[in-house]
Amino acid sequence: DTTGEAALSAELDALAAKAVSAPLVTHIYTADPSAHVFEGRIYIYPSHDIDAGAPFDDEGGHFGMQDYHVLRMDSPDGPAVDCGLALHVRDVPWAARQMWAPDAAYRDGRYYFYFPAKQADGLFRIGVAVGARPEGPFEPRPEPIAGTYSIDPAVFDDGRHHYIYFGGIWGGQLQKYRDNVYSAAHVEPEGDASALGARVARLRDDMLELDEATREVLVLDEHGEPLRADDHMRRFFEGPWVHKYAGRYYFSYSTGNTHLLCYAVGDSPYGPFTYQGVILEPVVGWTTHHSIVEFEGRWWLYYHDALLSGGVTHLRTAKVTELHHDEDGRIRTIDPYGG
Ligand code: FUB
Repeated sequence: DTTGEAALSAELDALAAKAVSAPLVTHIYTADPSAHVFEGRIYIYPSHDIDAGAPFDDEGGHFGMQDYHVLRMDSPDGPAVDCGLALHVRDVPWAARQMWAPDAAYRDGRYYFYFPAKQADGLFRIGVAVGARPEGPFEPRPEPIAGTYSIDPAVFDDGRHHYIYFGGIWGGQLQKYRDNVYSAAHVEPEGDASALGARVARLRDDMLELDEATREVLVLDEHGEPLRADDHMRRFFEGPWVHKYAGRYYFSYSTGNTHLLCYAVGDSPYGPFTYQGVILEPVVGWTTHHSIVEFEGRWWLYYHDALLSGGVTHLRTAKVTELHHDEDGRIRTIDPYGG
């Protein structure tokens, strides 16, 4: 009704007035921004949100993205440039629809773009495409990466090796896998059972395949026990990311249905990681998804919200704000509308 719509609009206006950051670009909707420094500039690999006309469902069918654009910034304080089309679903032989959150990595003169998409059978897999430039275009491999499934790839460069993290529950299908084997009968664990973890594997030196079977990423509570499945304020849901700070590995992720970005810290890229706290309080829109990058000695959180579209959950806008590690390495919690 119009009274409800007017109240929502006033509420969104009030949040917009207090938003700590502005959209990176406004001519297209962008989400799930994975940021990296390549060639001295910041390249952002986001989802390219569109209204594909698919009905809303619990599987995220309304997130009907079809292609990717890469953004570039000379500095996190400056403007972002849309570098144009980097990859389209019609050019990926194995993919049918839903080009969700991607990431990219560099090795030996080439750039590797990792992306999830649904096959014709409705299962998410993760693919890789290769390019000569950070902004693409990227040439997809004919098959998805063997041993991958679910969504949200994130690649961490530890200097000697690259590690790929992936996974997301509910629409992201991670709950259907145990020990890397799919069963339609599997569901998200409940109660005192251990929460499901993201997956991690070292990439082969050619960056095109996994070098080992994936392992489950364990997040522990303050007593050293795995987070419980019903701990929805802290358990992994989707959007894994890893950065290294002061010699330690920071594993960060979205809690999905409780709409938080939080983090855990460990001493190996494989974990285990011990839960530490919240990075970003809920944004406008159902999803929250981020990356963390260092640029010229300062740290930045790339994230998204749905303010620009008036709260339409699948029409999101990538943003950036500074992130601070305190002296003890803890990340200061950010209120996205605390400005
Ligand atoms: O953008 C589609 C999906 O929404 C992503 O893959 C999830 O992380 C969530 O942000």
